[in-house]
Amino acid sequence: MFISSHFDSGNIEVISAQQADDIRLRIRKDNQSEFFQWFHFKLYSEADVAHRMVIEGVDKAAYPDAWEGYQAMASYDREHWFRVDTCFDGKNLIIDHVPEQETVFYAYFVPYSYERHLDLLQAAQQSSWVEQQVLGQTLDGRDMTLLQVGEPGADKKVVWITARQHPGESMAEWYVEGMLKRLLDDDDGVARLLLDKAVFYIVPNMNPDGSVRGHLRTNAKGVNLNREWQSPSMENSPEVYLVRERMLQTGVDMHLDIHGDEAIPYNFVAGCEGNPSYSERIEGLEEAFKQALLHATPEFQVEHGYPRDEPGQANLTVCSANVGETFDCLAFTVEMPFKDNDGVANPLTGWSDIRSQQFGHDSLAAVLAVVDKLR
Ligand code: GEM
Ligand code: ZN
Repeated sequence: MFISSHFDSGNIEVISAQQADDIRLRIRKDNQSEFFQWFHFKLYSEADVAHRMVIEGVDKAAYPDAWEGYQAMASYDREHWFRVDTCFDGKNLIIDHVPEQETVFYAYFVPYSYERHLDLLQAAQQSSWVEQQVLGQTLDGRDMTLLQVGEPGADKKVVWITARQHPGESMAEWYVEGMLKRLLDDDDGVARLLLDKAVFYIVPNMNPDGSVRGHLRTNAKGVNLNREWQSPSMENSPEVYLVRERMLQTGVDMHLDIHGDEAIPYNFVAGCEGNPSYSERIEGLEEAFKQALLHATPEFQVEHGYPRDEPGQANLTVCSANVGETFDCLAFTVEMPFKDNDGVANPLTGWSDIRSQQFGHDSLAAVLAVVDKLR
């Protein structure tokens, strides 16, 4: 029996793996950072034998209160993922599983590999609506790639979608995959209308280095990109610097920044109510978008989420607050759960890659509901 994690987004350290019912593990911190929570590893062992994997010290993870009610994800074929019995004893995360096959992958959420990211870009490029734009390189030398979807024009609104600033929040890139699939579907009326009215700038992965490194929250040098938007730099946060420079070139009429939330078992959005320039116009647009998204899918709700920011108290280093303020536009942080969406629970899968894709698909209906009112 042994455990490995030296692969794309792999993250685990083996303390001991001598007995199937007492495997001891710990999660590696993000490089040059104290953050950890994402895990992803492969178990090689006997099928039909009870295994207990104890991930030690998770009470010191980035979000310790997120382990309550969390169920780890597993897969035999790396395509179909399911939840396995998991409990948190206040210090350790205990995964109990009787594998049906001799090797199994386990992860904090369904991984979205860099290879799949590259496939997404090339698949999108097969559409005549799409132009790939490489904005520059990350600290590990990977491309920062933007997909321009639709034709820019004086009469077109400008809609930006950024995803996975926090690399462990892989549901964000699944969301973009579902959104793109619909946006490029010539038989979809919502998509056709949207591309008549707007041009989309989509960054499917804002943090490719952190994704491959198996990080939870930071880039290659331990920087949390979602605190870099007030003063990004090529030295510390080239990912943000390059995207924000491109935003300044295109302008922004609407922006969604896609994330995952470790603790709250719901889909929700966080707006710009704390921005200094927050206005009745933006408030009205936020309300219209939320009502349209409530109508588009029962997977969205507005009762649960982050506490509203007090007037003028927004943290303008945060992406959606900074973009909303800089461009006086509708801007949301969109959050999906690592656990389940308790409003529409599915105990077998919890929240999943498929539901993230569907949520991205459905979100376009809400974009259409507000696109004519953005300016
Ligand atoms: C959050 S977004 C920051 C909190 N935003 C508001 N409006 N309260 C972060 O970066 O901490 C997003 C995330 O981590 O998923
Ligand atoms: Zn996040």
